Amino acid sequence: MIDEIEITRLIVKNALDDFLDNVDVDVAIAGGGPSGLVAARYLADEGVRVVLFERKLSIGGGMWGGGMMFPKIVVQEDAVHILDDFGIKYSGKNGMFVASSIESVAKLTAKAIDAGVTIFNGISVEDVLIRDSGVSGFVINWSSVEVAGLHVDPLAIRSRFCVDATGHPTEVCKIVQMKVGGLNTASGNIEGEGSMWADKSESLVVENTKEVYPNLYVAGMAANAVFGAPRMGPIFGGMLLSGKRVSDLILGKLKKK
Ligand code: 48H
Repeated sequence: MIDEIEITRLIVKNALDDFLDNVDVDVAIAGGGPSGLVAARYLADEGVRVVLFERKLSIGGGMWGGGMMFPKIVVQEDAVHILDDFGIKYSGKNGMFVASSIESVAKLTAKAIDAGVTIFNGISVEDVLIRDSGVSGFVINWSSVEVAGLHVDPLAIRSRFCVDATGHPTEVCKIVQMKVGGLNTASGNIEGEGSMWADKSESLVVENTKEVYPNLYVAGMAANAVFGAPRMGPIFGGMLLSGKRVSDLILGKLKKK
């Protein structure tokens, strides 16, 4: 017999167990776009405890839409090894390859989960914890609370390192700029993203992937927006490489500690 009350018990208990297992972790990532998913997977592959919060119900950020909603993405030669790592198919020549945006999101997500990443969807990062050592966690709330404009106090989770992978709006860095100040940029503030220049932008996004405030890293499109670099349009190699770079940087720090 199928008992609705047993269904309720199973869902609430398992969801709460997952939540409580993730209130004190090594790395917390805001944003489940390509850069956040790649970072999460490579960190978890090394046994790091990673939690990822995504505002929307769907994971994948701006990748689903490909270019102007044609569901394809372009990836340059340098980043093709990451497509291989995730088992994403592609075709192409002259150093430029094309993959399905839908397959890409599905496989980035599946591999991150298989590596041990816990993903919470429908949850937004709305603030950070600040301690003497720097950023030490996220303050989170249901996205539905945010959308409804309800006055509901959030909860907090602790993390040794945090990653802003929120894309164009650079949401976590914005919070730190507004409440604490002193970002590791030329002006100390978010410099803002520039107009499209894919060639320049794709290498800068990897360079700009770094610690932007103690224990807070910025990856993906947010890295270029924070450090004042151009956008790149629907070429995604830089996003993948940025995710890999932030995982390498954090792994280096975790090994030193
Ligand atoms: C929880 C949040 C919050 C929050 C936002 O935009 P994304 O896909 O980010 P990236 O950097 O991995 O990839 C960027 C790429 O998609 C892109 O936009 C490119 C290449 N643009 C080039 C161009 O020229 O336009 O994903 C960010 C994710 C989204 O899913 C948001 O919903 C989520 O972060 N998010 N999640 N808490 N406060 N803010």
